[in-house]
Amino acid sequence: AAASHPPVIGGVGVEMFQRPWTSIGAECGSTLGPAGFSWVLTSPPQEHITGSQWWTSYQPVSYAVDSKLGTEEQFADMVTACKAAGVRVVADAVINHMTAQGAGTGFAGTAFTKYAYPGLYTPKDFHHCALTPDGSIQDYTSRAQVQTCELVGLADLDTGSAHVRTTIAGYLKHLLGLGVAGFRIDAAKHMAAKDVAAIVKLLPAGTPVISEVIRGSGEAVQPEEYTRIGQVFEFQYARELGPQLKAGVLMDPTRIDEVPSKDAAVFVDNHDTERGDASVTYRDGSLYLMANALMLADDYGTPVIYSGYAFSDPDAGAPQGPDGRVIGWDCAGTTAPKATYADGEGVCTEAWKSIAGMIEWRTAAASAPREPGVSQGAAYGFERKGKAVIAANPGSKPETLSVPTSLKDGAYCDVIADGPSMKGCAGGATVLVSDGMARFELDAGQTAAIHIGAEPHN
Ligand code: LM2
Ligand code: CA
Repeated sequence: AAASHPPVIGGVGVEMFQRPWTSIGAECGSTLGPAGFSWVLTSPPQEHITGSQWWTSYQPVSYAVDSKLGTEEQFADMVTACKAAGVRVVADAVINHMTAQGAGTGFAGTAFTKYAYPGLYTPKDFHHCALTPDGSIQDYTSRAQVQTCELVGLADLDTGSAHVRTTIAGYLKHLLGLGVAGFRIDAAKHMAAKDVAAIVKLLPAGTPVISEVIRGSGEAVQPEEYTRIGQVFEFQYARELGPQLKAGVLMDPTRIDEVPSKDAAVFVDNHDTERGDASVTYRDGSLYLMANALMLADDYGTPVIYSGYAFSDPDAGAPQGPDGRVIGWDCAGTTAPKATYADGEGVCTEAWKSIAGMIEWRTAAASAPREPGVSQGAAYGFERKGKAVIAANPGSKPETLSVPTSLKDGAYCDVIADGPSMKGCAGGATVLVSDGMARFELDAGQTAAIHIGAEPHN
């Protein structure tokens, strides 16, 4: 018998990076639910080392749900508020490792030393690889190094051991008990796929997970090994799309070096790539909006929008109060990208009306196939057959583009300019369809999109 596909979370997600539980709970009702997001990915909720940098979240000290992002009670309240708004919560599960820091007291007061975490792990629960001089990963062509040595010096859990597996699963089950729907598996590449599978098997059947396995050509461990467990984040997607936008030359996707659509979670950027090799980020304004709109228009993978904060220091954490808790921010009312952001200011991608408009567009497109694209100068567009059309101009001068479509004649609302259109074009931006062509007039950097549910106005 054919193996059934592992559970998929589906819909459109949003990573709300370093947002306190109270902020996310509020926005589920004000912003995420109304915009049509299906789920929100939180930053790691467990106790972590102290410090102002954001990445302290990725050095677990214990599995107490008490962190700079909030208490367990606040976490549970967030899940309740999000559920009421139709939004599921996915938690970032940091389970490959504990701290790199040698000793200290964690955010919630747990005293630890590296390899000894009270009530959880003792030195025998770690790999202590002897493959490199300092025990850290050096060679990504070595599977043994990648999976049993230390990632940037982080104490590497022996995920082959029964005690470690049940301890991790206990933590994840605790989060499920608080109402989370599924998990991002942080640093999945650094755990053998069979270890991740064994841990997920200890969870209730049907729990969706998305493994973070950064694709690297020539590396020993590849994302395809993890698709029997759940979806994987497909890093190749943004690597193909972003440079095309920057070059002003959009083309139909090749899907080379990408997992099958049903196995993929895709993104324009995330908290690591916006500090690393992402071609397009919040700093690119209209091109960033364009990249996200094209991703939402695509027929590949589960799209994940990213919402972080502006920074010039890549280590800088989100603004914290004197108690070390992140203060948080509320994006309700922020309707478009800004030209510039102050350090620490929320980017608020999830609140842009263009994003809500494109989620509506995506729902209208449903399973309609993506037709081959057409170009005029730098402008490029395509139809999701009979349902929806998008056009984008990443170039530096205006373009006129006609995209073949089977939508009936009329003037359609542009959901990029005006947001969700089911109730009419608020701003009056329309695109004309006649004689089987949608005719777009696009300024430099402009994206426009129409769909069958946007009532023709003529
Ligand atoms: C991930 N996915 O696999 C996260 O998405 C990524 O953000 C995490 O790294 C990483 N894996 C480990 O969970 C971040 C951050 C690193 C940071 C680590 C640990 O990108 O820069 O490393 O969290 O906090 C930091 C320092 C680094 C130092 C390390 C150990 O930046 O310079 O390395 O701590 O002290 C010696
Ligand atoms: Ca490992």
